[in-house]
Amino acid sequence: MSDCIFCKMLTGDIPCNKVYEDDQVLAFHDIAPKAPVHVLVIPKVHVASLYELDEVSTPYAHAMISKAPEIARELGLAEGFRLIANTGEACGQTVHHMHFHILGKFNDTGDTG
Ligand code: DGP
Repeated sequence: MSDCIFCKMLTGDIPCNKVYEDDQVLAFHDIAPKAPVHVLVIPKVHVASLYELDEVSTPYAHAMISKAPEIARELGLAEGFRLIANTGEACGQTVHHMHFHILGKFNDTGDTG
């Protein structure tokens, strides 16, 4: 999608701090981290949110979930992590290319929220 910032990261038109990539997903550090570790996992197909999943994009969503623990371990989050998908503007979604937030190391800040 031409005006989607995450699609532009997939094409390399916008740089990102990549932590993982395969044929279905890309993971990179969030530009405005909400935890000591905050990474976004996105599918290599444009789909606006979990509500818009279809037969093409659903396998990518499955890949995002199944890869998340591997990515989290690589990030040093063996003790645990949060996986969050804000879905819809009413619940905080600001980028309309489906993504999961991987968040961890809350103990480093004392934040449990
Ligand atoms: P959400 O609010 O759930 O749609 O999350 C969107 C996230 O995307 C938010 O935490 C900030 C992040 N983000 C927005 N623009 C950029 C960018 O240009 N680069 C990176 N790395 N992250 C971005």
